[in-house]
Amino acid sequence: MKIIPDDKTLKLIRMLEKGASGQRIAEELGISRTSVWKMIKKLEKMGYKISAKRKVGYKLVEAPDLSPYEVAKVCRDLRNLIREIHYYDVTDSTNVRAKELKKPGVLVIAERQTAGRGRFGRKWISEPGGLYFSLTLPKSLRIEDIPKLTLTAGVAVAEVVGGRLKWTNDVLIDGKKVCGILCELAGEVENPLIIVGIGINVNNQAPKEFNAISLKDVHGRELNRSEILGKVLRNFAKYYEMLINGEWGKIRERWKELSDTLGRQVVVRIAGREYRGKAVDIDEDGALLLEKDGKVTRVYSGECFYVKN
Ligand code: BT5
Repeated sequence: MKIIPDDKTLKLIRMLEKGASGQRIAEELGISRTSVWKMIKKLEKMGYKISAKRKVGYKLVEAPDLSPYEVAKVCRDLRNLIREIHYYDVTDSTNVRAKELKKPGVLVIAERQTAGRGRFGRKWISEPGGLYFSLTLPKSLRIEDIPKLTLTAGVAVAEVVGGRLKWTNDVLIDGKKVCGILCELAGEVENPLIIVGIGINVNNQAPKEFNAISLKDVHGRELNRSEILGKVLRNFAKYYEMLINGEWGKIRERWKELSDTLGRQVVVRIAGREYRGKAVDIDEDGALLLEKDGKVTRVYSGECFYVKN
């Protein structure tokens, strides 16, 4: 697996986990002892705590909850899904970066985004402490399957964070948004590159101006983001495989079990139009079925609002 920036450091971290002398590290990595020292200083700047003792050598005491190397560790067994990792301390939007890369099987992740994107040109507030990442999918799906993919990603995240799903793409905890998902297309129409962008409020302060929540509010403590990322990616890999293998029906059932929307009176707004009714089901295309006066309407996308009874 290719890690950008570099993967020599990953090797170093593995040695530090067990403990090793500067001399041994230098030999193993084929670099000078001064270079080893410099690499260790760089890791310390990233939040790694490393002890240095005479005779014993260097040993890793504590790792930060997120770094390119911690991400690489949790992606180790996901080679079918991810072949390359691009890590940024800060970028405009991981979805934009992923689009530019123009290749499948890439994970782009950032500690912070300056122009995180939502749907319909909206913003995703991306302060440090959250999880912001985009995946380019290794196998292409048909364009018609994109709505299903959004719902599939929602199921994968909701199971991991213990949330419920608001059609189409919100993961809620206690009725507040903890995660947003933005699937986008790039490349040619016949062979599109699909990008799945996921933002999760983890240790960041949930933006006060929205009905939002962070996992740290839910758990009353900060959580390890790499661990959450690993769980989400592994769960997504499972459901994505199911989607590719034509098992959308099973995913759809799971979505319904986790749904926060079904059974509610809703308004869906899309392109200046408005659809009202009771949300009764999602169909085989991932569209929401609204029932009003015995008539059922299918809504394929849009923003869903709950109507208070
Ligand atoms: C979404 O759009 O919910 C999709 C968000 C996807 C973000 C990820 S982060 C990694 C990747 N890179 C990107 O640039 N984007 C993806 P939408 O359904 O349009 O919801 C946007 C709305 O959610 C905003 O208008 C706010 O009301 C609300 N919002 C913005 N930031 C939020 C946050 N941090 N937590 C909760 N709600 C937020």
